[in-house]
Amino acid sequence: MTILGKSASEQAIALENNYGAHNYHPLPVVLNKGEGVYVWDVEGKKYYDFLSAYSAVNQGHCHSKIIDAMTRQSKTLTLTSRAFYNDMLGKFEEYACKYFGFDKLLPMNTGAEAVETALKISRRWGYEKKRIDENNAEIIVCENNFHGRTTTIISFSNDPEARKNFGPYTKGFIKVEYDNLDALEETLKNNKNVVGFLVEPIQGEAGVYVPSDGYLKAAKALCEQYNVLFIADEIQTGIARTGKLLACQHEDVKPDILILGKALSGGAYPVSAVLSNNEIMEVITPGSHGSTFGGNPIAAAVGIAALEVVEEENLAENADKLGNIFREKLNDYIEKSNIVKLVRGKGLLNAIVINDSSESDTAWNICLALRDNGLLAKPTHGNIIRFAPPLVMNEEQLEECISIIIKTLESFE
Ligand code: IF1
Repeated sequence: MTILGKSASEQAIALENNYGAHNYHPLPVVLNKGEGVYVWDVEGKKYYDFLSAYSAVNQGHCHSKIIDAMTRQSKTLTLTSRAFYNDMLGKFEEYACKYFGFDKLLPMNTGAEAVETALKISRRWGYEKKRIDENNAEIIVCENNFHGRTTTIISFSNDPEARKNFGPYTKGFIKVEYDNLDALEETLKNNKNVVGFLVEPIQGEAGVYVPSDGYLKAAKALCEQYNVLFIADEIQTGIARTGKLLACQHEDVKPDILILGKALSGGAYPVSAVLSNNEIMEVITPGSHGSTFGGNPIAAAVGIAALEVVEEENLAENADKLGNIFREKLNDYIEKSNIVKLVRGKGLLNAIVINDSSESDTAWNICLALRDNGLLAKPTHGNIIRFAPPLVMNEEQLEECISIIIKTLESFE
């Protein structure tokens, strides 16, 4: 249906351009329905979703179990604030603590809030347990990190777009090269006030950088040696995305602090959490941290359902199996390709690097062509395209997606 010669998509885009802040540059497609691995646009065209809302929809769009839990709870009790108890939060905390193997959980809403919470816990642990001088705590972070968009988090980002003109910046962070153990050890040796090492087990936004085998395990050992908290940001890599429940599990690493978000709710509702053990979490005392919506009954009901789905549908095993098929088939193609340099990733968190400059718009144009061919993906930086479908995808659907991707890439050769 068109108004003034504009399609429904064009109308929706114009509306957003006119009334919405321009903090994104979305691919020009307007979606109005999602189910499993599929999404539909307002003209009724069907697509495979190969982004999964940046790994928030691991369980597939509108999973019935999660939606039923959310609907049921939202008709019963939506929000009490933490001024009072509610009958759902304790159940979620117990379920998630046992699910991931920790003593305590602090519930928040967005990933960035959970990262901020982990930073505050680490600093207070440093002052009260490690006896660092007040206001001198340092936290080591990695070059090219992405941990969210708050002022403190962008203070330790090196992405100019994410931090330009947002100063003054929060102090107390030291950057080291990702996947470089010597740099990490040197920094730990020369900085006695370090309280934590915040790391993505795979750097998602940076372009799906998988560290060398053994990096996480060795980094954790260094943290133990220097009495520093190993803080794993598994907001994007967690919840079965990389073929294990947590990406740290590929190296049998148990973080001191685990940060979760995104697919902790299956993409149905903002749910994030910080998990740790008593001797760390006990630095958080009444009135020292909180949030209006953190730990609300809907989030609790949705969180339990979302985690049940991961287990009941064996999503980690499926992600591992399909991820191997995906990289194998893409590598076969890459052997004879001039425009794709490589494919990398773990489980169903993958990316291809286009053989063009990071300033070129080739990756963007490939994503536009993928859209026309019925598959939605988006470049991360410049010449890197991330591929992250819902983990409920079956082998037949994956094969169809691989042929769409290869057919599209061939049209650019
Ligand atoms: C955007 C990126 C992905 C995350 C990790 C914390 C957060 C994220 C490892 C913060 C969020 C989202 C944010 C969204 C795009 C997307 C993203 F491109 F920004 F970097 F996935 F790679 N830690 N990532 O990936 O969680 O506060 O957003 O709930 O800001 O553009 P949030």
